[in-house]
Amino acid sequence: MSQLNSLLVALGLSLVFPALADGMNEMPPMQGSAMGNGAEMTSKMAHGIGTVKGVDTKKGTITLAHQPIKELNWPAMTMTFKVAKSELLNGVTVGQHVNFTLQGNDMNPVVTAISITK
Ligand SMILES: [Cu+2]
Repeated sequence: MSQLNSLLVALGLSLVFPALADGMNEMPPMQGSAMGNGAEMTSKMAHGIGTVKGVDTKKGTITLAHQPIKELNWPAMTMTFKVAKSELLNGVTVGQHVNFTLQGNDMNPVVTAISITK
């Protein structure tokens, strides 16, 4: 009987924890519908890794020296992006290493998520 109980507990945990992990991603609601759909032309999503070179909270921009982004066929470069919301820049400072998410058209994407890795 105790084996069955611990099995039920394990099942319960595996159901609860993915939900918690999802909540921590803070994905904007629009991204769910745009994912995995080749027909989506105007709202492409891409992921990058880079170093913060500048932050402008007044303009709502971040300058990133990013690694190549294969989803966009971009080489490594340093460039300035608009952020979707200025709150994304909270706690972000020059020199930090970040993972970031881009959304929008190829030429003018907006940063929709930033996570500091170092
Ligand atoms: Cu770039």
